[in-house]
Amino acid sequence: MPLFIVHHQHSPETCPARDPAKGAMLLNHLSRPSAARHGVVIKGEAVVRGSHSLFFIAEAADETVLQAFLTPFRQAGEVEVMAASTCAGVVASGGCDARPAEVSAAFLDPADACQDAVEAGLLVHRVYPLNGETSVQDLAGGAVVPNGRFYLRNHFDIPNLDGESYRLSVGGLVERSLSLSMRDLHNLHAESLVVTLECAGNGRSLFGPAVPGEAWGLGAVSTAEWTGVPLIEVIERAGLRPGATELTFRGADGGLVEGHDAPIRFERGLSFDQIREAGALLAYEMNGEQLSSPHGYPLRLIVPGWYAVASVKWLTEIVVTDKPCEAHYQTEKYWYQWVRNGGDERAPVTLMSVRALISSPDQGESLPRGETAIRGVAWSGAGSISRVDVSLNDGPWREARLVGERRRSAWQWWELMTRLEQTGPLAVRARATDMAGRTQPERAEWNRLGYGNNSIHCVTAQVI
Ligand SMILES: Nc1nc2c(c(=O)[nH]1)N[C@H]1C(S)=C(S)[C@@H](COP(=O)(O)O)O[C@H]1N2
Ligand SMILES: [Mo]
Repeated sequence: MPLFIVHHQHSPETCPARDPAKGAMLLNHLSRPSAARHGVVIKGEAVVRGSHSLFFIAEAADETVLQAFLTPFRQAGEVEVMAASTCAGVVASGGCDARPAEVSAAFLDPADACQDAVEAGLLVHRVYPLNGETSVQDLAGGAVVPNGRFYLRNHFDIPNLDGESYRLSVGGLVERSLSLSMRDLHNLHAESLVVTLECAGNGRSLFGPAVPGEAWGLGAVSTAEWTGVPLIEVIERAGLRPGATELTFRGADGGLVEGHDAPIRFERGLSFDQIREAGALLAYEMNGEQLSSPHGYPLRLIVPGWYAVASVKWLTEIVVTDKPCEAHYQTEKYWYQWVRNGGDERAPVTLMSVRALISSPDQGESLPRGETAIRGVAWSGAGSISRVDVSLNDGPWREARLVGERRRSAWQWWELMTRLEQTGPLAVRARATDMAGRTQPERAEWNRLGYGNNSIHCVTAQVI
């Protein structure tokens, strides 16, 4: 709904607040329930002390509705109504002078989506496309990250799909092409999996020299319980034709990208073996709630263990082929490009690297002397975590206790209790090792597009 700022002013002689009956009448009129009856939502009001001047921020379908509501204020003095925008709206439209962009019903309003992300506590990197990360302190705590605080990574506008008319099409080298409604999918056998998603660019801003791409800190990672249909069941229903080995997953989103003249769709591919091994899920619920539009409503792919680019949101088509997918985000992006021995070496971004993050203490936090808990999360795409070691002030590595359930594709919390005897700076480092025996490097190898930065996390606190 459009936003307005209202300014009401009256003369000191006729100040309605001095007359108990008039004051009460205006208070009641301005109350939230009374405003709602007039079709107005009041966001907050304040009187400027000593100036007989009242401001409030309100939403209404249009100015006429708001003006009708303001009648008692016009009788008491003057009223000025100014059209306004949220800060998110101004940034989304490109500045204070720009008119708000026309929003098509096929997409979420970027300003609204951004406002929701900011209110939920995400650290927004960009409004278009909407990208925001979770704060590292928010990672540990509950078994999963609350939906509003789950990081967001988009490449294009966020589709606003209609679940009623939505169909998932499965075609290509199959025995039977399928067109499945959400009702069809809900009628299939459902499974729930707790899965950590991490953006391959998580930690990119910590690479030096700087690399292009979204400058993520360390919070482009979150965990949720995803519910939906095992992908393999849908593929088996369609039936593979001889030679069929690969699947392409197409999202409803798309747009122009560098190096292409025509708009592209967001597409990724996996082999049949990869989806079977990973236990991929067609998810329609996130933490027990219907998937939200920013996270892929009504249906997304979840590929446990893989960097999250594989987990295609707003999934509308699955195409079965005999050749690997050659889409932009498969072949032109999401490749490690290391510079080794004077030449480039390339490898595709696949499973998540092993990594631990310290959620407590926070960078720069003051800790009292005495008993303290060092805490965090750790995960790996290659298997569950076997150990996490912590080093204080470059001292020896000490094994932390793993807390909670051990799951194949979800992060593991860890904790180390220690006594802090000395005041002064405290450098905390944490290093995870997975069941496959992989551990973290001191510094991850620099690569041109800044993927997979699993350098050992270090925070410095202050013991007081
Ligand atoms: N259709 C579509 N799927 C997508 C993306 C996208 O832009 N479009 N981004 C991918 C990337 S790079 C990441 S990190 C995850 C982010 O998922 P989230 O926004 O639910 O956290 O979605 C993946 N799936
Ligand atoms: Mo990502």
